[in-house]
Amino acid sequence: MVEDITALETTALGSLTAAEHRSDRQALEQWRLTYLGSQGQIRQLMRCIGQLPLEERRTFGSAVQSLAQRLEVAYKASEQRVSDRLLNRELEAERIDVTLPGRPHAQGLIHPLRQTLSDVVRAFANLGFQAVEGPEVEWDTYNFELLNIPANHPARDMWDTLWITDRMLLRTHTSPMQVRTMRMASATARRQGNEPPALRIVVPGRTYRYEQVDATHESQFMQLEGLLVDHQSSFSDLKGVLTDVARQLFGQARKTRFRCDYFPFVEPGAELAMDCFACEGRDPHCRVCHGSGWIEILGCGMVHPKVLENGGYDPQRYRGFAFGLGIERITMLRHGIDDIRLFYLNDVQLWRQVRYAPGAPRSWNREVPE
Ligand code: FA5
Repeated sequence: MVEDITALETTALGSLTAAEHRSDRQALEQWRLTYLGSQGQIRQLMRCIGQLPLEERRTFGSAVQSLAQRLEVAYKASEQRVSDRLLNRELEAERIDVTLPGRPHAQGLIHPLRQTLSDVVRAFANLGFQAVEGPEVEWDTYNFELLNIPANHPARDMWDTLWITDRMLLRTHTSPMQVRTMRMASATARRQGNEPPALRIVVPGRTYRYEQVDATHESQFMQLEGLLVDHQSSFSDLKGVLTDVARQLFGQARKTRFRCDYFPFVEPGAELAMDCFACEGRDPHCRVCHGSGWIEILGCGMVHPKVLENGGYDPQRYRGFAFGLGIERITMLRHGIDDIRLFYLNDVQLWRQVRYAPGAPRSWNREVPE
């Protein structure tokens, strides 16, 4: 029986070495089950002890016991060596070169509309205009009535309005802030026993119209209102301010054109247009200027006496001018974009092209994220 034990040990250690040599985890497990498992060979030897004569049992039992211990120790050592070897192989294959430079993070850029808005606000700030904001949901009173557009007046048809209730609407332009600002300034001055102050403001913000969307019209777009009120402003001051800002934004090369226009809240009124960047007046079918060679960017004029009065300013003693320009239209001109709808598509490819266009701020010369 003791010879059987020695033979078993030799076979077991031989096959353990072979499994270890192949770094074969499955074979190692199989080996463990064969020799040390609950149905394994050591257990079978132990079960034989009861059948031996009494005097042999003790010797045989302790021989089996110590064989079990030796096999256990040998198995653990082999298992450890195989694990170490496999781990080393993995580390070897995954070697990381910590000296490689990292990949730069792609940075975004400010949306061209936002960029134009801040450039326009800055251009007016250079002339002393202060930026204020107003509500996008507006009362009929401020959007129309106090701007000299009474209920049922045909001039209301100039603005296709999105109504919220019969008296509340999404503002169709930023002009309501003319009266709001004048009222606030004149009321504060009156409370303090002073004259209403001179004003010089611009009002950037979103506006909404129930509009047929095409290459130059959106139903939601941005405007920038301007208002100057003092004792002696004139139409030539208005032209001077707008021409100066147009030159700050577009340089000397672009042409501007003032033409008479009608807005109920100014008298006289005008529109300012810039020459068409897409066809420069050469294409009678141009989808940007429709063959006219000009793109209207703003409406303007001298503040109507009734509007001054509604704002708490005496029209006998105060004069003012106002203007309202479209931020999308100006951005189209700056970057040669021929469809207003592109601004709201969120197409990164478009901004890659716009990035290096003439007029693009230097801060845009960065990576746009993939
Ligand atoms: C107005 O909204 C007047 N409140 C402007 C004004 C202010 C006149 C102060 C006099 C004094 P108008 O509807 O023309 O005017 O719009 C002004 C500008 O907004 C246009 O010149 C154009 O650049 C832009 N705009 C108008 N409608 C749209 C539209 N649907 N999509 C994009 N831009 C538009």
